[in-house]
Amino acid sequence: MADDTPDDSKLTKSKSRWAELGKFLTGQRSRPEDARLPPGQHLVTSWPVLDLGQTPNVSQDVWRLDIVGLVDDPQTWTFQGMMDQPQVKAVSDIHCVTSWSRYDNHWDGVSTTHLMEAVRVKETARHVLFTCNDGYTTNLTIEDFASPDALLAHSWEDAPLTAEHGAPVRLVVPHLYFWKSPKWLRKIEFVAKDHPGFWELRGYHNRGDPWTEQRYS
Ligand SMILES: Nc1nc2c(c(=O)[nH]1)N[C@H]1C(S)=C(S)[C@@H](COP(=O)(O)O)O[C@H]1N2
Ligand SMILES: [Mo]
Repeated sequence: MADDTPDDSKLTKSKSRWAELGKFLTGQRSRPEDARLPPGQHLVTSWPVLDLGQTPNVSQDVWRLDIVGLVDDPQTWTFQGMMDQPQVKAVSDIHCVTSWSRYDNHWDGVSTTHLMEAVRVKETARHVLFTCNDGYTTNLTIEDFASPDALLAHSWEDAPLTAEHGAPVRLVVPHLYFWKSPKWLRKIEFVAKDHPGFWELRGYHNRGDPWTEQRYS
């Protein structure tokens, strides 16, 4: 594990243990035609906070996003620079591996496909790695990152994201478990070779599809 990963909190230790035990697995394999709730999930109406136990305070003024790696035009976005990009609205459901789901979240932000066009991602790029202000990391394939409903979100329900939910900017990749949606986003790196992140190194599945219960590896 990287030296700069944060110490594991009590919740992180529990979640690592659940990964070993296979907690919340139902063993269901396919998505029933009309199902909106993935197997083993239950609905919540509030929005739980899950992270490594520390909330980095990143104001809009100091926030920077480095977009680097296999791109023709590496860029560093300020918050204003991100707001100057074309804006999209999206509505999606959240599915957390700890078994809660929340329907109909309204997001505002910049689509991942626009970001990829803006920096001109090279053909050799296959994976995307994320680094956050709290030291958290995660990884996606380029196809999952480029999903049409994925975005860099700065607002939820028409208000700026709160600090605990990842302000000023987080990723939202709604078709995967929510650990694949990094908060307090600091760096996006396009690479040829995959590199597991914080939870992927602690027993979570490398992809995290809720519909086939890709909870753990
Ligand atoms: N930077 C960062 N992003 C993160 C995490 C984290 O600890 N740090 N936790 C992940 C996990 S495990 C989940 S379930 C969601 C929780 O997001 P929420 O607190 O907004 O519900 O954020 C994900 N993104
Ligand atoms: Mo999570």
